[in-house]
Amino acid sequence: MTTSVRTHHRTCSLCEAMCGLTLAIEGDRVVSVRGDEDDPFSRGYICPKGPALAALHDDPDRLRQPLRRTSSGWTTIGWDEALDEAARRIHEVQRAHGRDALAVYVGNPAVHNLGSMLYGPSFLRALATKHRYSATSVDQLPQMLAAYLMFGHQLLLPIPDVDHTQHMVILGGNPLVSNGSIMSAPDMKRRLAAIRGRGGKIVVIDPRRTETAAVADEHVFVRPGTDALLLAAMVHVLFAEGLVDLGERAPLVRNLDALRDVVLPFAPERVEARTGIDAATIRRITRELAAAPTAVVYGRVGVSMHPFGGICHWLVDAINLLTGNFDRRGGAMFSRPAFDVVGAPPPLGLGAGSFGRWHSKVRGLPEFGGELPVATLAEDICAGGDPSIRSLVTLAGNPVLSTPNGPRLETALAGLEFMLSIDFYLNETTRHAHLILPPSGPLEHGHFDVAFHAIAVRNTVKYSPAVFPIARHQRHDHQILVGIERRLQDLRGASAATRLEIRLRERLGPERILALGLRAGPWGFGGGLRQGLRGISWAKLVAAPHGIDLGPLGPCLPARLPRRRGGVSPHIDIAPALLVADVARLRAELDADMDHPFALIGRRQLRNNNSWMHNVAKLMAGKPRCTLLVHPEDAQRLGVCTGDSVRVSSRVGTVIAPVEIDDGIMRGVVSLPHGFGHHRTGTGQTVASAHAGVSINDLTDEQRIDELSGVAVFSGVPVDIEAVS
Ligand SMILES: Nc1nc2c(c(=O)[nH]1)N[C@H]1C(S)=C(S)[C@@H](COP(=O)(O)OP(=O)(O)OC[C@H]3O[C@@H](n4cnc5c(=O)[nH]c(N)nc54)[C@H](O)[C@@H]3O)O[C@H]1N2
Ligand SMILES: Nc1nc2c(c(=O)[nH]1)N[C@H]1C(S)=C(S)[C@@H](COP(=O)(O)OP(=O)(O)OC[C@H]3O[C@@H](n4cnc5c(=O)[nH]c(N)nc54)[C@H](O)[C@@H]3O)O[C@H]1N2
Ligand code: SF4
Ligand SMILES: [Mo]
Repeated sequence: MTTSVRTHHRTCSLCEAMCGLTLAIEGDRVVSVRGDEDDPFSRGYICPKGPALAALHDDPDRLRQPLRRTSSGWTTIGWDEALDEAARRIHEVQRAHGRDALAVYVGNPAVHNLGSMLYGPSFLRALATKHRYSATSVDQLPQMLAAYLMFGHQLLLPIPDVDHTQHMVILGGNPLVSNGSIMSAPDMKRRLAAIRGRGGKIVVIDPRRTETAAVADEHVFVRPGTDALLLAAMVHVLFAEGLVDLGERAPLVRNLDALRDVVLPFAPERVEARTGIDAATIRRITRELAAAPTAVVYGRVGVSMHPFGGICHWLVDAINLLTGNFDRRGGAMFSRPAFDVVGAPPPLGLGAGSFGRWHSKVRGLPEFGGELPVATLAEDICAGGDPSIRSLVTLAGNPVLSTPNGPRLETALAGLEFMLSIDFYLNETTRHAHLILPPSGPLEHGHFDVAFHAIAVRNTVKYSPAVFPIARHQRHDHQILVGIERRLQDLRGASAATRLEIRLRERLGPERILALGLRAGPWGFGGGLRQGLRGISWAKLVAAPHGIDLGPLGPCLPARLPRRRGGVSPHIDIAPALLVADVARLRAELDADMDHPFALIGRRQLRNNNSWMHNVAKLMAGKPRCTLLVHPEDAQRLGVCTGDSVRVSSRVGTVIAPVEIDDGIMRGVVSLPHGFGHHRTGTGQTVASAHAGVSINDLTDEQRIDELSGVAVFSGVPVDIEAVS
């Protein structure tokens, strides 16, 4: 008997690129995964992680049923019992000690999951704790803060129009490996080659000559953590040399004089020593940018998890404005997504944002968008106080490996009264939980990129149905979230209206909510009656398994800017007071002492996905990748060769890692990838444990933050290095 082969088209949910996959399925097995040539966005491109979804699906280590920790180890329990217990434990701690006695951490994959995107916000609102944390504060927080302060909405993130620009400056991003971030763009190699093909230019500014730098026209080494000085000098040059031209967006821009005044001390000659970039190069780069017919500056994690992350992202946006490249073809533009997280009201969207409504209890770091910086989680747990954090919920996160000073956080986790993890792996973080609730895997639920369509370089829309149904003993993320929410509100004796609303949402499911959002969005009735009648509907989406192309990004200001508080009309603040005030800190940097031993930076690798996907044997095959890159001259000074072990020590810890000599890394800078460190005991990831590596976050320092935004600083952690004899 032969079983027939079915074909499924699906968007890969692992990174932001949203590649279309074509899967061949035989029975309950994936027999092949290829790039979908008919996907209008990715046109057949995939990276090696896409096909690994098949192995992830089959992974025997992937959890499928709830686990409860007992004195004799983990035991499997039923879902009703597990959800009851989760809600009861949350309720008990909050009733006895107040809502803030519970903390919650949400990790990156939650943003790639339709169910948790649509059901997470109400779950978090129900928990109602001020101790909310997420991967945002080890990622794009400063970028969102700049958007909030400049444009009035935390999610109004300008996207580089790579497909039309003639000149691109990339700082702190390596899209050839990361596949683009806050710039969803499958096949960046082709897109960057096209810029050069049409006579344009690409400049990469990075402490490492990256894979992206290798395909650029010019690479400029910058000392880690000094980009804000460079960007301030570029703004200085634009004003000093009369190169400012706001173009058509001029009437929307406020506070131009304040920006000109605040960068006066940052002449290129003043910043060359600190940045390591000579003044003539800074002037030339700036002039070329201003002279290009269209241009865009793009900054990502290397200038975000940075001591001046807020200032960096502000000045990136400011330069795009000052050179007339904002909201303009070939410049920095806003998307017009079919499901519009910016336009949507709170149950569906996230709201415009907020800053500093409360502060963390030890260092007094500010809330942003309802969250505190995760660099304070361990100290917030350990500080005690009233109320002290006694319980923690983690959703799709592995903060032990992904947040600064992981070991300190582990110590804090071990002291919790109750910890619940919603995750399908027993890993470095979830091993501390008392209860693990595993959701369905990526191929087992419908997929729609609520977040990434909104930050893509082209407007497209695509829905992928589940490839496999879940077994009776499995649950989806949204079912877990709303299941706990319902039980919690029942225990609290919530109003009949609240309980009815939850039951309705529980019954609707993510697809129906998505369908409503599409009808309300800018390609539905939100775009007017005529648009609504012929626009994107659920039926059209389902009938287009490869996705629907909605065309290139287009100018959309001022319509897309929100009204400001107090009825102030929509505008762009090019010099927000909070950011201007932070420049005092940057001025002190001009003459800061430079004698630290080595500066440690991270690096992404094509076959890693943060700390997970390390349990897929195919992705881990080959030479060990968790190596410390060292410049040849530094290696000579240290007396080490490739393959030798070195001891790397920071204020917070020490790791021993093998050296890889590489002339692409700047002198005085060393680099370790993040996401490794799988040697910890009590985890359930066989393959990952066999390729343990060391965790860079055993070295990163939770005390090093951007003092404005509270984001953790990974760009340039001071370390000492010595050979291990
Ligand atoms: N030093 C250093 N540290 C870094 C970075 C760096 O560059 N350098 N990068 C930072 C960045 S940008 C980020 S985004 C963070 C990531 O930080 P985290 O989000 O905390 O960590 P991940 O490694 O992505 O862990 C994801 C977890 O989600 C689980 N998971 C996967 N899919 C699902 C799902 O659909 N549902 C549920 N419930 N769980 C799921 C996985 O099993 C895994 O345990 O790390 C940050 N940490
Ligand atoms: N293969 C793979 N793809 C991924 C991920 C993954 O783990 N693996 N993670 C995903 C996630 S969660 C995210 S947020 C994105 C991130 O996407 P990217 O922002 O493109 O991430 P990186 O590749 O880490 O690039 C950061 C760059 O900043 C440089 N850098 C470090 N410090 C400094 C500095 O002080 N100044 C400057 N100018 N540069 C500096 C580093 O050398 C590196 O080249 O990638 C996503 N895609
Ligand atoms: S680039 Fe990203 S979306 Fe595309 S196949 Fe790789 S992991 Fe998946
Ligand atoms: Mo990230």
